[in-house]
Amino acid sequence: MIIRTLVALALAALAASACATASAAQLPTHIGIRIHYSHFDQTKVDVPMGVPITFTLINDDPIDHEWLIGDEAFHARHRAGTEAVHGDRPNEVSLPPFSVKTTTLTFDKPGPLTFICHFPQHEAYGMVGVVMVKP
Ligand SMILES: [Cu+2]
Repeated sequence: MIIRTLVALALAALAASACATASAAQLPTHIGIRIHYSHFDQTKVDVPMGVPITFTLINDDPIDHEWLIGDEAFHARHRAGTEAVHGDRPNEVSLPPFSVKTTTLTFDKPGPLTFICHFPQHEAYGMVGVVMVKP
């Protein structure tokens, strides 16, 4: 019984260390983010640096939303921006009611980037999330 307990503890320790040393290569490269009642269902996502990451964005709401990802300077521009519709750039996705869109981005710098819906009051309501790019 004691031996069995020790084996279980050893396996648990092994599993814990495997998690702690998980490399960026083990992080997902396909991320699904669903919007429902004007909230993103994921607000903290870890992705690896330097490889293409595909985001599937699902708008379950009967109203328009958008998914804009970038640094603080990028979001400062968009808060003051007048572009009603996005779509030419992979980091700026317009999401009509009940739509699904896919975009692929490769992040070349480690650190956090924020994704926000910049429709009036949506950011204040909580449509904000973070993608953490891991080296
Ligand atoms: Cu929105």
